[in-house]
Amino acid sequence: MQYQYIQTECEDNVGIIRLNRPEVVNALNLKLIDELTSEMERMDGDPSIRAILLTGSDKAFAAGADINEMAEEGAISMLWRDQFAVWDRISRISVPIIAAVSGYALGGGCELMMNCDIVIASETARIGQPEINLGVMPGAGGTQRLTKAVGKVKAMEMMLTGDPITAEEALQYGLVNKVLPVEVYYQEALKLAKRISLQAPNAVRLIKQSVLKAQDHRLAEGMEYERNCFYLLFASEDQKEGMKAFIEKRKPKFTGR
Ligand code: DAK
Repeated sequence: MQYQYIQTECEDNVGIIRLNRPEVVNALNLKLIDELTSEMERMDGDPSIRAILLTGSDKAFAAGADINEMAEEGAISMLWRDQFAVWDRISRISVPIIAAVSGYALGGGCELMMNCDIVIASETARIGQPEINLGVMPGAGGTQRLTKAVGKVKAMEMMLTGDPITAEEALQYGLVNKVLPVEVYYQEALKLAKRISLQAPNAVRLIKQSVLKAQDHRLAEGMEYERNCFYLLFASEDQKEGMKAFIEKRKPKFTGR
């Protein structure tokens, strides 16, 4: 598939998507978001793809939604443009999404990053929600996801000042998993995605879904969901293979069945 604003490739069982609008530090216009979402859904439906790696350039993951596209909009046109629906589609992707983030991850870029499941950042990453500087506020989950990730007082500081935090601070607040030199962050993220892609695919998807439930549901509901997913995995061949391999002291070979 030929896209204008993203580049895609596949390495082993990992689908790789690179945001590619360098002239505007990967600002997310509607076409880019549509391409990104469509490609993620395509990859999610391809059984040979078992993890998605999402990245930008070393200079920028994404500098937020495209300000030129929004500047003249009114409330009603923004409502009917219904960007929310597109963003919601990203949160329904069932394979894990690993983000390799360098440079700016601002506004919608930060929200996109927080929609990913694991984040490997470069030391140059600058992460924030600067919408306040434009006279608006986060609109794709920033006030909710950032607050859950970093806690109320840090989220307030970030969103009310608009100041980004460094990669090291993001690590300290649990917003990213790891911080690495810019020369190696992408390769490390790819290595991690490949490692996850070798795990039993049904277990991977159900773990992702169950962890996401923990963010939105009360403990008892989440526990019940987890238990049902656990039982369901005993219908898979991979469960038999995984446990048999352990007993036979060999590496398992997972097939996704
Ligand atoms: N949109 C459009 N163009 C952008 C842009 C953006 N977000 N960010 C940068 N650019 C453009 C610049 O205008 C400049 O264009 P030219 O002047 O060359 O034509 C070019 O990219 C390079 O930018 P700079 O010259 O500024 O480069 P620097 O390295 O000096 O600075 C920067 C990089 C990222 C720090 C700076 O460009 C910057 O502060 N950019 C704006 C960041 C920002 O405010 N982001 C938040 C945008 S609002 C929603 C979902 C999501 C959202 C809203 C609703 N719904 C579901 C309803 C999200 C909103 C946002 O993200």
